[in-house]
Amino acid sequence: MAKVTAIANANIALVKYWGKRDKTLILPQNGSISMTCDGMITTTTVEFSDKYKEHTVIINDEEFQKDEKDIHGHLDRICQLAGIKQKARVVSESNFPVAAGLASSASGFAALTTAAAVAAGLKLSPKELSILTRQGSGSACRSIFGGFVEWYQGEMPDGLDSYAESIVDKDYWPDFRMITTIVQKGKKPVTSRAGMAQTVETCPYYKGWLKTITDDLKSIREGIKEKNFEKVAQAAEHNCLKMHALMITTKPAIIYWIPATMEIIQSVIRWREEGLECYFTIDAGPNVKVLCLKKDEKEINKRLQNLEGVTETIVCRPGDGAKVIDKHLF
Ligand code: 2P0
Repeated sequence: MAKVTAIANANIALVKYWGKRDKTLILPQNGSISMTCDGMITTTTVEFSDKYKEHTVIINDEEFQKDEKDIHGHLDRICQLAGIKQKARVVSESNFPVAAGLASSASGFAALTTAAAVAAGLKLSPKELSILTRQGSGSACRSIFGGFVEWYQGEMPDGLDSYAESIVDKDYWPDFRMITTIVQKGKKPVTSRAGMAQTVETCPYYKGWLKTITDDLKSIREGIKEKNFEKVAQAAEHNCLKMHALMITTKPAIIYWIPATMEIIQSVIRWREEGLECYFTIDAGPNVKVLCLKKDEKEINKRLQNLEGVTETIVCRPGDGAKVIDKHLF
């Protein structure tokens, strides 16, 4: 069987996914919208062979130890779907810090599923690939597509209506920028999977959050189509703050922010008051992503790099969806 390699970009949500209604199939409590970020890439090579006695997964030169993200289980799911008995060797590399709220699991599972599905001989439509990817990690189903992407909540118990789709492709709004600031590279204190389960169970405001999602999705979907930066960025910032309000009021509290996170938030608000168009969004970690347009990118990036707590910035435009490439990692 052939060796197959795929690349996938990370994605950053503008309307966040935080909570499951089905933990086995990974079905979300709410729909979400993201931008696929060019330049935050995971490359993954997969080979199924009789010579392998079990699945082996190497991520950034280290053998993956089984954790809540069940990569081995995901490979078994793909084998079962393809009707093959071989085991896989998987080698994966990301060009940005993993497990620090930088959506490494999204690009990771998107690249893995794309490569493994082809290597296993499956012929899937993009929608089917998105559904399969979702069962590995929810947010990853959005990284199958490029540009701005919506993941539908769906209603069916089997999850066949919960998949992602492009709203517009990466060339529709090439001036949109997402600047990721890195303030801490270490692993986060609470994983997204454990954190969101705790929130659904214990946060008194969870139902209130869900009631606001339809409006947020509408504003951002429309704002993207209209290329209305303020409409998109304002709604995204507010949605992110609502999600962090849920996290903070979960029992026990999930607080991802560190002082440098606050330094960036307050700087962005101050620069905005001075007339520079910028907004922020934050995921399950301390690193802040700053939303702006091409015309302000250089100035904002310079200012971010001058902040004490910022060690690195990564400037992203809307990027491509997952795809198969010819260059293998082994
Ligand atoms: C998102 N996050 O929409 C949100 C915002 C983090 C904060 O999706 O359990 O790694 O594998 O489905 O997708 C992170 O959660 O969780 C996430 P699983 P996932 O991007």
